[in-house]
Amino acid sequence: MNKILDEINKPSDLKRLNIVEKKQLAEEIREYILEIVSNNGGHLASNLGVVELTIALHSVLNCPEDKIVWDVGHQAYVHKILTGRKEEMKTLRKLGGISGFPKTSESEYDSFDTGHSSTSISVALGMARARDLLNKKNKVIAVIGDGSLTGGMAVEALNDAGSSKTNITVILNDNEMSISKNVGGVPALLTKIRVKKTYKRSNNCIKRFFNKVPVIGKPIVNLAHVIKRTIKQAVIPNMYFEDIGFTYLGPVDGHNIQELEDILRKSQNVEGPVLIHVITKKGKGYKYAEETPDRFHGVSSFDVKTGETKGSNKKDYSKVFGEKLVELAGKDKKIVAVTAAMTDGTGLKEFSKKYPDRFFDVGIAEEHAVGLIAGMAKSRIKASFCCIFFFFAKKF
Ligand SMILES: Cc1ncc(C[n+]2csc(CCOP(=O)(O)OP(=O)(O)O)c2C)c(N)n1
Repeated sequence: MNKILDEINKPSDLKRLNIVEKKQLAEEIREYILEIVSNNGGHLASNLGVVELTIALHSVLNCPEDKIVWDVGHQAYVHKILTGRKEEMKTLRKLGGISGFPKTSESEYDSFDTGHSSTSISVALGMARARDLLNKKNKVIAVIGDGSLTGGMAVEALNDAGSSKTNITVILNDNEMSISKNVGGVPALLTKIRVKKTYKRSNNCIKRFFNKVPVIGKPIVNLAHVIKRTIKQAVIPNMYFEDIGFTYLGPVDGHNIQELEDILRKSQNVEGPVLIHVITKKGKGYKYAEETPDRFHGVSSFDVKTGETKGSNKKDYSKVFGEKLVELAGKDKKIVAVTAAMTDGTGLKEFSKKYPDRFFDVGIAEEHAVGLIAGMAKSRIKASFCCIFFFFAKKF
């Protein structure tokens, strides 16, 4: 059978597909990514989670005139596949091969070089303001995960964008995961918003039921209305995004292409900043990645059938560091460890399990981590370890 993916070489090719074909395409892309990452290693779970979202974005937008800024950029494989780099994806993580992140020198469809988290809203806002100054009409969209939304820079950008009248769309890709489970107040807020959707649905069901009850039906509906208002005040959180100036749309099922396209089109008629809350499943479609998305966030090559990685079990610096810290912390209760959403990457997994009261994951918030540890160090916590994962900078 001919594959739909074989016929897709640029985003405009998507525009002649119907929804059934797009669903088929989504499955083919998942298989393709699984094949590449299981052979070469790479970021798996985040990419499997954005397949439908990326198809919908490229179906509705007109890239490269319209700009998509991918936060972190580790989830841009589907975007690369749909923008003419299908074959090159086979060279992922090979010497001289394709980048695993958006790269402006690689394609006109990559609007910005990313790698660090929480930068997309600032960059997109900059592009949107430049567009307005230049009297252009293109759309600008930042796609940011719920993990990256814990970063200070993202919150600073929301604050700026929300108070502006600038037309910009922020897509919040909410899968409840950073690399590990997302932490802090942001996930708590998002959970409350998701509850709102359940509440809305159950409210409609109750209404339909009571309306069918003869005679006493209507009065009960009125009573239900009063109860509803009371419950609403208790259940629905203060709409943070609306309060800071965004039009909030969603939450929407991030694996339903039709719903995604509808909401994206709707957002284009809204003036000012819009936030679309998209719910996705990290690792979607591959059993092992759905079950353990943290293990399949970034992986070395693995066996698709068993999910077992093929890499050696050699010790790296993080492992040696983590083991030593656990040993020292056993002898000294004033040793604490702080990480910015990189428990595994900085070798702190064992520490976090053994000494949970002396372990702090602050989210993707490195500046805050340093401030926090400084406060502890100033308050007689003798040995405070702030473990920050390092990225090598590259020349722009
Ligand atoms: C400043 C910074 N700190 C840490 C990282 C490492 N990192 C890469 S992806 C990621 C998690 C991102 O989570 P989220 O934004 O929710 O995206 P998801 O992978 O869940 O789609 C982290 C912590 C980074 N890229 N940049």
